Amino acid sequence: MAHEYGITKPKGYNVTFHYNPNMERHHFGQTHPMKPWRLTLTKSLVTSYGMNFAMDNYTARTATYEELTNFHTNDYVDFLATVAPQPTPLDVDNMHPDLKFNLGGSDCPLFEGLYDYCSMSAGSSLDAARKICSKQADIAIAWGGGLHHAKKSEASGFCYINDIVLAILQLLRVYPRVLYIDIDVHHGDGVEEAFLSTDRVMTVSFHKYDPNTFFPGTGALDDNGPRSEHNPGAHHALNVPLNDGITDEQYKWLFESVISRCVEKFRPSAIALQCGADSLAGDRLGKFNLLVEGHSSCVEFCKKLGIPMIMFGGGGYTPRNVARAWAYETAVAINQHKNIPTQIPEHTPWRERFRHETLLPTIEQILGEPRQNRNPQKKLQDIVQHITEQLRFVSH
Ligand code: ZLV
Ligand code: CA
Ligand code: ZN
Repeated sequence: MAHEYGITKPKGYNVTFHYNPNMERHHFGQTHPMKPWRLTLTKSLVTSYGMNFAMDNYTARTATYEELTNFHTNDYVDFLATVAPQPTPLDVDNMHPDLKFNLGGSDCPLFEGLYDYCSMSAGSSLDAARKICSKQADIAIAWGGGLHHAKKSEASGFCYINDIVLAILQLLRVYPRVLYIDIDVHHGDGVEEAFLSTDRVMTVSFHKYDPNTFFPGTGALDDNGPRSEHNPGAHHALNVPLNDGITDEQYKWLFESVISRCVEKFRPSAIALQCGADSLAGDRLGKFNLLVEGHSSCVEFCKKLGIPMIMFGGGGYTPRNVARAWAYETAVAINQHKNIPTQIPEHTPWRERFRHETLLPTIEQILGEPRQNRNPQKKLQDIVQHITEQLRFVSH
């Protein structure tokens, strides 16, 4: 069946879309920036453009206890499964008495249905990974995943279960080398840490870096993992630290310069791309000047490499911007981004939420005035040079 924009399934190229409508029922708390409802808004745009006709759509299942403990410890997962939710509304007097496993603070609150929420996020990413492993998908999309801060035995930065690590572990059963790329405005510390001692995963995170004021404070240019002779993973953790205000043009140049060099040296057999949308202009937490065009150019570049790929969600705290970016990036995956109208379809649910009624608003429409760009070109050139030097130690 074809949609009004003529979107149909292409032959010989498969995109799978993994979504669980129950994720949006979960709430971190009224004032918490993470709003699972952004996933519904994204799905609504994807569907109103008819993109679902060009993909295999799956209702993601929940991950099992055994799957979660493939990376996380049993005592951590047991605690997540049994801990009682905090009373709502959350306030400082109502904090959970003990911050066991970093749970119950204001970043990682204990809300109703937390374990189900985590299992759904992980389930969608694992389903995506399995479709890539079985070669049933060239690109698999899991916008409910991308929770890159979670550690083996600790919650961190709105993340409880590291669905990306679980998905990469799945890919490693079939693919010899996985390149992990992270364009969330925060450092992908949890994924980096999980694979520091292997040369089968290279991690590359682009992020705002300010060790004193910006979470999580790690990911300096010269943080490339333990550099002992006996560590095969040495030089396989790469970081691109940025300042506020970076533009589309700079980001695209930097992304393509860095990733083309990584691909040349590391020769990945699969790619895991975390598409955190808090790197967009107008985000509640991030302060870059990126438009959907710049953000999605990273997805376009990766797709053109022709390597099997999972696309994960991640951060993104202005829901209308998140939905626009992830819908447009879904269009990139099915190669329809040049064909769809930028005017948001009349029948889109919650259409009034998308100010200016366009999928591709300008920086003026989003911010009025762009943020001051604190990234001189010289700094970006130094980054590319440092990364090129790190990659001298890598060959496959
Ligand atoms: O987008 O939080 O700065 C992937 C992701 O990368 C902190 N957390 C930590 C360190 C001390 N705390 C502050 C505690 C704040 C708790 C509540 C907020 C509430 C309102 C507005 C902003 C925040 C907030 N929290 C902003 N930044 C933080 C970070 C965590 C960022 C996680 C990013 C997650 C999903
Ligand atoms: Ca990042
Ligand atoms: Zn983030």
